[in-house]
Amino acid sequence: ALKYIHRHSKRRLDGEEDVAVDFDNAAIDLQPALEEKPHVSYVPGHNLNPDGARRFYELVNGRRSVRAFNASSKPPMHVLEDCIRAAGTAPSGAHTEPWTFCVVQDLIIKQQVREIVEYEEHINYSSRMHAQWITDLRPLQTKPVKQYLSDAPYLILIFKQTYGRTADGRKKLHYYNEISTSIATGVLLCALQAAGISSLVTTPLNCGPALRRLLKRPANEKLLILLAVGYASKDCLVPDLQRKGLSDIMVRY
Ligand code: IYR
Repeated sequence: ALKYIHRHSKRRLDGEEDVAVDFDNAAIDLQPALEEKPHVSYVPGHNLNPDGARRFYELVNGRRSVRAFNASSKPPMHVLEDCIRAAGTAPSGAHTEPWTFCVVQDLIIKQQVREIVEYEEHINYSSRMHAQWITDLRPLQTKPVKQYLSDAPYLILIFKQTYGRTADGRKKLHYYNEISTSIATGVLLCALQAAGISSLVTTPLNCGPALRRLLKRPANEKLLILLAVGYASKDCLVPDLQRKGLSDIMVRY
């Protein structure tokens, strides 16, 4: 069968290898990812909340990455569900919604996640990460031992779905699945902050396959981000970070 090679450029935007999609080009039965329906009218409701941006800025400016969680106080699951509903409103390539949010509260599974991550992190810190990387992390006081992975009442393992399936079992291309899932994660972080819930973003180097197997996720799902989620412990310390000012991050033309 002819292979349709999905190759737009030498380096794909999602940093993955070029993939040969198993479509027979001659017999391909082209169907859009979305149902073709008439468009509906949309009223964005601008100016409904003129100070919304300032309030949103103040909300997210209060967010800090937290590595010390209160292990005995758990945000309600329905609040987490609303945060994930919010994440699921993110825009995605061809509206494929290529994400899976795995919420772990079971202590045994959290401990298994911690074991997998700590095993790899010991190797990461001792040999995979170069000296400059280790030096750059020193102000954050991170280390391979990660108490927060078992203390945090929830871990959210966020998988990008590298492809999907249609109702009749055909392979569905998930365009820009990494970017889409990253945007959804950003929305999730903001929603958690709005709910007064702290979080830590981690990208566990080399842990993806083992964590995917632990949670029995299918082969099309690749771990993108692991979040520790919960209330910050009372004695939680964070680095004394400053943010770049507007003129450092915004350029006007
Ligand atoms: N993943 C490791 C190391 C780490 C890397 C970066 I870049 C950070 O901003 C923070 C930590 C860890 O979680 O310790």
